[in-house]
Amino acid sequence: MRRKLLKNTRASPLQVQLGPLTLANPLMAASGTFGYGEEMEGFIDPGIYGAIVGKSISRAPRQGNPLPRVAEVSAGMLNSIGLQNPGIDAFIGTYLPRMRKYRTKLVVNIVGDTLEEYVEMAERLDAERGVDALELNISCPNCPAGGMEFGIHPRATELLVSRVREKFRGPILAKLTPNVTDIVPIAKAAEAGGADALSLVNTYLGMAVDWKRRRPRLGGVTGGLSGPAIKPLALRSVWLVSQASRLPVVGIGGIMNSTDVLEFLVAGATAVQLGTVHFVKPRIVPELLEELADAVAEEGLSSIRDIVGTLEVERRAITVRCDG
Ligand code: RRO
Repeated sequence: MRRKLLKNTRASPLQVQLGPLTLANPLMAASGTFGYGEEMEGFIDPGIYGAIVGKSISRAPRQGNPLPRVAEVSAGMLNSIGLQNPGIDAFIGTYLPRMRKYRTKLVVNIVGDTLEEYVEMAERLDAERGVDALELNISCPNCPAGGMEFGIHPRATELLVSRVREKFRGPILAKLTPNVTDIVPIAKAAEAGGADALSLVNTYLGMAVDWKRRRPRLGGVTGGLSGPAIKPLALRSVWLVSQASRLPVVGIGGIMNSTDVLEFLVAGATAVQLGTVHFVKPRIVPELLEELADAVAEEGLSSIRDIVGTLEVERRAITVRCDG
């Protein structure tokens, strides 16, 4: 009984607010690393996450890129999945009804070849029960058209977000690419377009070669780098953007343990997404929740929200601009 009471009183200190979206805890499953939940059910109850983000959905089904689609590299992995997904009709008809049973928030990640495709999918998803938020993938590193093409231009980002905003009434997260010289103007453009939160960051463009065979290690030749290798890079983006934008930021990039989560929160993230770690430790979330609750208690705080954006920086020490 006492244990149960303790657990219950621990649930609410982890609650966070992503704009209009309330999450029971700050741990989200990142798009592309959790399927649509079903493959993970054998490992973990998807309901334990604050939210789950499904694999990107496009208007038409996609077969994805030639094999191999993943390559392990130092401190991370490269992927070139190429947006394999069943398409919006099958998602709405088959996958979404199954996902509705999960006792968590469902975020649907969409990607289009054109602005019109994003708008059309947003309108259709607006009519569906159980879609708690949209995540606009304007950062796909492996799509021949659309995706990252939008997210590298501030004006295209603002236009796309604003057009989707007209059709989707729920919260909109814009998932940004780090493959730009300066992510801050893109973040501000997404904010100006009406996004409610920013997911930072998608994968970094990279490549691996098998020198003996003189061949690339990915069928798609180049791919997106994720895992611990990118954590310091992602952390910097989260910090820069959280200084420059009023929107809540979702930190993504190489999170492997609760210390990593707390580092992202201190740097300015309100929530985080777990991605590559799922391939190593698919059952990691319960231990992370326990450790996060312990950290809040040990810091003498009543909520994990009190940790967000608490990084102390000597302004004099800043050697790069951080105000966008
Ligand atoms: O499917 C992919 O290859 C892919 C996508 Br849509 C994405 O957004 N990020 C990524 O690393 N891979």
